[in-house]
Amino acid sequence: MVTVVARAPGRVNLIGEHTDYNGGLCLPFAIRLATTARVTVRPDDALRIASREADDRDPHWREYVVGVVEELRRLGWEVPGLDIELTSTVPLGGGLSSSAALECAVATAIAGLLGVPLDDAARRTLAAACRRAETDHVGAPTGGMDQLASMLGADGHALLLDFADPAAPATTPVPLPVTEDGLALLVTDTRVRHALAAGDGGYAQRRRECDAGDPRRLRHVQTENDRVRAAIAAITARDWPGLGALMTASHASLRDDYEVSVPQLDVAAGTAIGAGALGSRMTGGGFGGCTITLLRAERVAAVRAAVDAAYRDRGWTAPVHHLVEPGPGAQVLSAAG
Ligand code: GAF
Repeated sequence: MVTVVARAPGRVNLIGEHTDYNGGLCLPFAIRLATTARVTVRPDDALRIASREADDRDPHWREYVVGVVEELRRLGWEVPGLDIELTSTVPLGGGLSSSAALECAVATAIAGLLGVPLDDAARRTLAAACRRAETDHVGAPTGGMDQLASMLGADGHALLLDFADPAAPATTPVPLPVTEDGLALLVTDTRVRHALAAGDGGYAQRRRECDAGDPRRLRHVQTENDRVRAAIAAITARDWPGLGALMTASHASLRDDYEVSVPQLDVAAGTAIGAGALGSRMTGGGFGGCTITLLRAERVAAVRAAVDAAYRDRGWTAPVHHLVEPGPGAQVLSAAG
């Protein structure tokens, strides 16, 4: 039996939130936390899907996989019956795009199985198919950033995405030499779980408000696009305090104009800055999930301790911290049989 193993990373968005489905700019990077898919051809045409981590928190997780297979078949790919085994280090529903990592790992393994070379064009095709699996099969009306970050991520680089043409987003790798300059990027998982699927409300509602021209929502989108442009200039100049200030301003806009933050995100970001971080913001769709904080490496322990204490004082579940750095996009790890 032919078996292919592939991995696809989660992502964190440095800046540019709720802009992808509004024709705007965002700047995510692939992280080193990833989902691994082991795919084995079956003698019949069934799909058998097993996951070591998945539980009932996201009842849709199997639909993501079935959606990917159906979208690839719709492209004319002859996907046979498969046993699919999944393992993941991306926290489920935690704002680091566990769903995109799942979709992209399965799609990449199937590409490996069918001998499709993973060039840039194939990666874009897979990202688009994975996004359709999410929007059309699961009913989560997401904007495409997450799948592109997972498929096109590059070691040491963020990825500038421009959705001016949503059918063919422009992608530009941007070197992100934060560790070289003695800085760190800290993701803090609030443990407040979000879900983007239909019925869970807020994300789809924001999309409708933007489509209807709500001025405050659109003010966020416009100022956020300006902040992404300014962030590129700050990164190019290695102006890290400047980048931090833009991240903090992004959080304020998401909290006040876009209204997708929650107290746990506000406290994590505000406490990090109070403890000496250069900047901090919620990352991802909001309503829970994670913050991303830019800070000097020597401040990591103090910032973590301050956020932990702030949560303890409020009686909240302890947050989980991850130091992150930009890693590679999806890869085939092995093929046998
Ligand atoms: C989620 C979505 F999946 C993305 O497409 C994007 O809209 C993000 O929220 C907000 O920037 O991660």
